[in-house]
Amino acid sequence: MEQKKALITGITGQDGSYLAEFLLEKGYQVHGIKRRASSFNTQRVDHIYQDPHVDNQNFILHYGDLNDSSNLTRIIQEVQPDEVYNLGAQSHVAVSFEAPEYTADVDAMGTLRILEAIRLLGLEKKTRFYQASTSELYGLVQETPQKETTPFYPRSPYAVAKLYAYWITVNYREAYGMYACNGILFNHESPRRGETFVTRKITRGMANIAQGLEPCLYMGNIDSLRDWGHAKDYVRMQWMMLQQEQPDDFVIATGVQYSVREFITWSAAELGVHLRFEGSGVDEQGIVERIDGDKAPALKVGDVIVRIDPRYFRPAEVETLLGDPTKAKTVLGWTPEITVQEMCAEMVREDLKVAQRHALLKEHGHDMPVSVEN
Ligand code: NDP
Ligand code: GDR
Repeated sequence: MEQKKALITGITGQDGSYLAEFLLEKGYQVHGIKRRASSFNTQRVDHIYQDPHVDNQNFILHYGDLNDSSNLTRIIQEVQPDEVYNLGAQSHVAVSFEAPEYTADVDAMGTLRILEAIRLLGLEKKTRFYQASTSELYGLVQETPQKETTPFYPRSPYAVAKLYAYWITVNYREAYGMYACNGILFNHESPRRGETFVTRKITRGMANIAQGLEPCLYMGNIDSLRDWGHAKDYVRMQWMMLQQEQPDDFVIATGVQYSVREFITWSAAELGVHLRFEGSGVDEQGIVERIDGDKAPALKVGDVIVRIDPRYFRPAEVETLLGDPTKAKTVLGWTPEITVQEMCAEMVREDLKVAQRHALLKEHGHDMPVSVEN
């Protein structure tokens, strides 16, 4: 059988890196689009990088950008992919309020550019297309739990752009008979999650605080409720969606919901720290109640390690999301394997290793800045 070729936009991101690993294991030739940057931006895929000077290369990166249709068309023409996974996006909801036009160009128009390239190149019967749709489409929720038939009500420039991308994918399927699918994915995380999304901000921040590298964590709306899964489980589902006889759209979620506050508490517990929250709204503080073990040497009982900073509140918030993955379970036989608590523990452990290395360097006079704007 001929080797299958996949093209992944957003290959340098969290999902792109897990999906590339997954497809390589399945025997695919994996092509990815990376953006030109002034510094290296391939850390998440460096471990699967293959030297272009050797034969039979199965992992190939192309420079490109979702805002450049000629570039996308050229890459698709060159690769002639069997499957395209459109994971590239300006994916941060809060940032989309600051860069709404750019977000629309990349997240909405970028999707159209790829679909049009596939069509204009005459590949609409060969190339299968996966669109990274999102639970943010439900925004101000109209029904709980949210399923494929729940009406959308986007609440950010990001979600509005993704709404266009969702419908243009459906439209190309209906208009041109393309095999095009939307995965409506609820939040999914991992140790590779971007540092400014809430879970990673918490696990990384907590590990740094425990090692004395940061004084406290500044958070936004910690009562926000999310349905969190593990990215590894979710990329498997992206591939499964493109292996069906007929294209369709699927909600991917765990069906369980927790608050940001709970995620903070689990992260602290993984570090042997017990937290109590005091105050309300902008006065809220997380105070250390008890410390067990030795993973948090820099902390003492009574320390304030979480504070609320209104700068992290959003102009319009998505307060609650809870998915119903019944269709994915019954039609595709998909079930998530990793629980959110296991995932949180894994993330804390990984971030703690890095924090411990930084603390050791600091102890020996090599101070390294650890904070990023988040
Ligand atoms: P990340 O933010 O980790 O990765 C986004 C990827 O898109 C990166 O590779 C990034 O490149 C790339 N990218 C950004 N802008 C452009 C551009 N203009 N042209 C080309 N590539 C670009 O996101 P995730 O991996 O978490 O998510 C993958 C997709 O799934 C995104 O579309 C996201 O919106 C969507 N999604 C994510 C969910 C989640 O919970 N993770 C849930 C539902 C949907 P660089 O590395 O250079 O920045
Ligand atoms: P989200 O993820 O907006 O759901 O989008 P994020 O982790 O950014 O926020 C989740 C919830 O936590 C609240 N929150 C904070 N968020 C951040 N980033 N930083 C904070 O300090 C903070 N404090 C509280 C937020 O207000 C929000 O309610 C993610 C992205 O991956 C999207 O690309 C994807 O489409 C959706 O998940 C599904």
